[in-house]
Amino acid sequence: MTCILQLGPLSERFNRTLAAEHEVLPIWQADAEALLAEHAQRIEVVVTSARFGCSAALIERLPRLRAICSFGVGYDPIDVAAARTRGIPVSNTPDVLNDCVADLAFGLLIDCARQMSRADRFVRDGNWGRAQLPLGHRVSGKRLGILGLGRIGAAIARRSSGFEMQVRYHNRRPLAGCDYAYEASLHELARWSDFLIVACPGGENTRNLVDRPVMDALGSQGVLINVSRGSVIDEPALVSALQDGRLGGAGLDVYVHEPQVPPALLEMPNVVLLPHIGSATEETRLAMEELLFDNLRSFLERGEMLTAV
Ligand code: 8YV
Repeated sequence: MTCILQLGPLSERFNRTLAAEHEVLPIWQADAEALLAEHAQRIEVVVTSARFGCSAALIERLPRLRAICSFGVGYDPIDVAAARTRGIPVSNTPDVLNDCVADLAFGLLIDCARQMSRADRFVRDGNWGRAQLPLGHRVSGKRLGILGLGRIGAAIARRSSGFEMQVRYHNRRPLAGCDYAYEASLHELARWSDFLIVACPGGENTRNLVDRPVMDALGSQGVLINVSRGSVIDEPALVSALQDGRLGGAGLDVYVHEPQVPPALLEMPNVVLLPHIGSATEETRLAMEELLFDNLRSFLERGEMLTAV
């Protein structure tokens, strides 16, 4: 039995299966300090998620740590550099969530343009027949900018073809053999776009990439969608762009300090707010759990991660 430190709860099913196969130390159920004082020397694997992360300080405290297995594609809160210096591989769960995150990004886009959440509130509040809902905006045929044409960004781009949208993207470098037009400047991409979807990884390299000038370039008719990480957007600048009407609307699944949402956004009818549910479907969460287990088993049996970061 491998001694595993689990940094936060995943599904009941996951927690049960992990505990049936290994000796699991659930740190959130214990006094963390006391648990580490007693067991740090024995822990061989850390199981975590994009939500719970894994710090350099924790890695340092675990002398026998051999692997970190994470639930989720993003690994920005895991100190991968600290793990690398010790030769500790880190696995994530890429690809299996591409479709669901892309579906949600498109759902947010349509909701923002056609005001579906707002219209739903309008009906529930008994306003139909009494008040007038303002007109929304057409989705089909519009210009879609994608920040981060990776695996999720590409799935978003594919969905847009049914809406006959034009697509351009911004990455650090153009992708070889890619049919979509590359825009070297994010600012120019925003200026061109009706909708700008953020789908790049989080972390230091992309922090506040979408800043005030980018939002101003997207403009008073433009809509910003974020299914990546809150950190990619300068959040206070987003709030003031929306307050001033310099940005047309926003659809957000992620925030800088989750689960906190900037209070000003709660009052805005042109903003759709979701509680970080990009991958939150039965099918995808099951696939993510299975991929974590596959990584763990492959590492323990053959010393190889299947999807190492
Ligand atoms: C999950 C995510 O909600 O994959 C990611 O990077 O942010 C989401 O899929 C997260 O991993 C759950 O902790």
